[in-house]
Amino acid sequence: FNTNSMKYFKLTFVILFTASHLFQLSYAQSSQTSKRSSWFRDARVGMIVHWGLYSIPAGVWKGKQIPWYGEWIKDRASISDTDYAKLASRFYPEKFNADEWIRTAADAGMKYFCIVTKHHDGFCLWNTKENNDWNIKSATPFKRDIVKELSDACQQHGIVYALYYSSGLDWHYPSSNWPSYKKYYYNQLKELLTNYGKIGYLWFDGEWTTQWNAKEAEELYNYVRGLDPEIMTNNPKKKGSSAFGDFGLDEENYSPPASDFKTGLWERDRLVQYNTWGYKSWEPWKKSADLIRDMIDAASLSMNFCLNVGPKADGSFPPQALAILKDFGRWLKVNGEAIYKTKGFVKNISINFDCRITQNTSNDSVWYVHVLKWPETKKSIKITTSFPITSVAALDQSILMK
Ligand code: FHN
Repeated sequence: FNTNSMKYFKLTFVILFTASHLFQLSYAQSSQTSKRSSWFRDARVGMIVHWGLYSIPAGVWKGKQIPWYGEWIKDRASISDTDYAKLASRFYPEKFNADEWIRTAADAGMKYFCIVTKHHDGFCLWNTKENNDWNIKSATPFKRDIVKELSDACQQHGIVYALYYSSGLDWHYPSSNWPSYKKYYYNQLKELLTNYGKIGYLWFDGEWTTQWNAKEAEELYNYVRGLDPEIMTNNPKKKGSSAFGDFGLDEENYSPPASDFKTGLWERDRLVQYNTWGYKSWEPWKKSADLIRDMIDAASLSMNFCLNVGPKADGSFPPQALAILKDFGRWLKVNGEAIYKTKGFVKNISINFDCRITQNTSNDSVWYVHVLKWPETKKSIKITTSFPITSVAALDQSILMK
């Protein structure tokens, strides 16, 4: 991608008395300032992986391309339980290497890594004691505990480990008997929070189902905080809101109104392929530059950016995903200072073309101007501020500054 279209300035200015009110704009809520969430606010960039039995058909069933999310193929192609269960005996990802996955994420500039431990198909990527027919150890020839191997690799590479768990929707476990399912999923969460090292956050899903309600969500939140008082979770009542739990999700295809981002903590989640989280063999891929612009926009709104990748059934990352991750790594290596440990919603500065602004969290006098599209006709950009700028520098030293 063309790095020239995204140039950078670092502005340093003297704080005037007029500046003091600026810094009270964000972080009104206590969850936004707590020590518990500091890793999340500093990290700004993470990655989530959707990978499981659905990665085998990869969006094709009985020769037909099945529309919508690849991880929904059981539902979308009306696959019977018996046929879907047969996928487990074929799940042998000989190329899976946890260390390689996490090294790739770290090289891409990701500060945290989230694995889908159990999606809506109910299949568990860890050796759960709560079922003996529907987990990696009992039902596949592979037998290795993926959740454990990734936990070790994250520790090794200094990456915060996070877990996705479909709490509200499980096609395998008979959720018609909710009290029994509840016992099952509570026990599973206990396993995940006690046997896999430090977990940064839990991402709950499936809250739109009829069995789910506010009481269930509150109980769940208290339960997991009881197991680990330091853990963060997304909002288990409603994903696209930050009104409860620790953060809301600006999930691709389900974006809340932009005005909502002004309060609470947020994570923006974007897909490397269109319309799928799990790998699909035929779905087109996005452009790195567009995803990087999305990340910049998120940072300018004080939001984290989490990139979703769907590995292939053999355990390898598709080459197109690797290329995107490489571009993120290359870009963040030069410009990461303007993303990590920054905050957004910067005011009192106006610029005469398309850009986003972030501010250094530990030094309010440093602001970053992200030029999303360099003006082709204009040779210079005009920045107007209500305070004097003492110095201007480009993070990318290859850009000539006059
Ligand atoms: O149905 C899921 C989807 O497959 C994916 O896991 C995303 C991630 O948040 N959540 C649901 C859709 O909101």
